[in-house]
Amino acid sequence: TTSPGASPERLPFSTVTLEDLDFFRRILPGRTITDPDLLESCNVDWLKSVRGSSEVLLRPQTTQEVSQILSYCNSRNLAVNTQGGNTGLVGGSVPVYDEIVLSTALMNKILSFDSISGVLTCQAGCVLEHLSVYLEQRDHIMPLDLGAKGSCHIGGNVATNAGGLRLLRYGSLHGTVLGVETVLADGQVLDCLSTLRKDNTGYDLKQLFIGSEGTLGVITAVSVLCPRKSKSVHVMFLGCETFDQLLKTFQLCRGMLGEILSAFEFLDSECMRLLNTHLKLDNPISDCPFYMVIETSGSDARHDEEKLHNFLEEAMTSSLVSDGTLATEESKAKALWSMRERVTEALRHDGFNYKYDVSLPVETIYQLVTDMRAHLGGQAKSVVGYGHMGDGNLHLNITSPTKDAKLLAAIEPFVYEWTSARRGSVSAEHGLGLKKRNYIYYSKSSRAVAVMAGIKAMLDPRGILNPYKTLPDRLL
Ligand code: FAD
Ligand code: 2HG
Ligand code: ZN
Repeated sequence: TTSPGASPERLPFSTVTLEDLDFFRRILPGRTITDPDLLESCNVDWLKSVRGSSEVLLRPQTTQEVSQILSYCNSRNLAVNTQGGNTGLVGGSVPVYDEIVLSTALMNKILSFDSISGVLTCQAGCVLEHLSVYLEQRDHIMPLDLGAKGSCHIGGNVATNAGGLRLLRYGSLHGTVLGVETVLADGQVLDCLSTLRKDNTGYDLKQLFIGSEGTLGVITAVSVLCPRKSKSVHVMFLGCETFDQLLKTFQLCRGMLGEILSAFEFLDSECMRLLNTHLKLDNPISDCPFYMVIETSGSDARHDEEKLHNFLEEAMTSSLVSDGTLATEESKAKALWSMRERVTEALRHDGFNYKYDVSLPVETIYQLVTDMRAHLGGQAKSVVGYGHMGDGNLHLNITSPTKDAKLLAAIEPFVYEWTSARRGSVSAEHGLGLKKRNYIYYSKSSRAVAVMAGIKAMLDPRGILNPYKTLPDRLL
């Protein structure tokens, strides 16, 4: 038997011929890339842990071009790997073998913005941060934000159903994405690019593509409901002694900050050590076992400040919080946010990364870190816990100086069994991609997986779209 993390066998797709290249060059002149130096970066993922060997990178600009590409690839039985900003963390964004890479990088046009409804419609390759800047100039914000904002594409965000730092306030993309335009495997354009808040005419097909990781279609455009920019934003960086205090502070926040609470994130002291060591970021407060980044967003600074003042007084007098700092000025707020946003980057400097992204009942999330440390007993270089506390989403990360099979065997399946025993999800927000495809059964029944496989077979009968990803190698 092969291990669940092992590479799958190459499926019998065609290989790209000179005639194929001629066709691509005709429809995408100057945008059919075969130069190995240029292909290098799209064959390797952000973590540098997965490497494909694609020899062709296609850079379409329009939905019509994507349609032509897929129609051709489907008829020729050529496999295709859609790629956005290549910031995915589960090996889904790069080819496994010689799949053609279809990049959305040149599909970066904003199509419309309606300032009355707040609906933004844009092509899939728009970089999240560019959209944020565009909207801020129009008094709005994107309903999602993540550490990878400078590189990730909105199409990639939708394809992974990315969560991020604002989900607590604005909910998931299943709620904020109002429309999706997709090109199906055979090249047909499925136009579900609605901008309506409400539309119950039949099945909500766009939902299928949100979180489908490029396995059901290529997302070419999306419309997103964007909130108004808050007039008053405050960021606090607080420290506490125990996870129980962290939980209590979260409850206090929910009670006392209520509708203005817009983020509640946490990191442990091991994350802080990595930020200090690898990124030279200094702790803005005194050393504590746990830290939290709490953001409030409201429309009236005086009202928010009064609430914050009362909250801080209560948190300090009841000894929940041992130290803290508050930022209203944008540059200081950004600096405090980077203590949370840049943990992933700090980890990448620490060695080989083993990443786990689980959701659990919030009161149990840190127990996994503690149990893992005890279970590994010093075999790992670092074992750190951080994440989206408000969403019950823990990022457990473990590092070793180099890839270590013995350590991996100690971590898995322990981590998955631990999570499954508590009915948690083994992938809260990063998806399954290549790396986690075979762990799906820890969180989904065999019946549910069989239905997924049926949907895949209906929409992509030849299986050309992002093969080896998301669905397991074998159905149970
Ligand atoms: P890629 O990495 O290029 O692709 C990801 C997947 O989507 C692949 O399976 C790909 O085939 C598919 N895909 C991409 N574009 C399309 C398209 N147009 N149509 C169909 N399929 C497509 N994730 C979170 O959920 N929350 C976070 O807070 C978060 N923070 C991060 C911080 C850092 C520093 C990094 C490196 C990553 C983080 N991620 C986070 C992970 C990641 O999922 C997101 O960065 C992002 O959503 C991926 O977008 P992308 O454009 O880079 O997609
Ligand atoms: C975050 O919340 C991201 O920072 C990345 O989802 C988490 O690297 C990770 O484990
Ligand atoms: Zn996250």
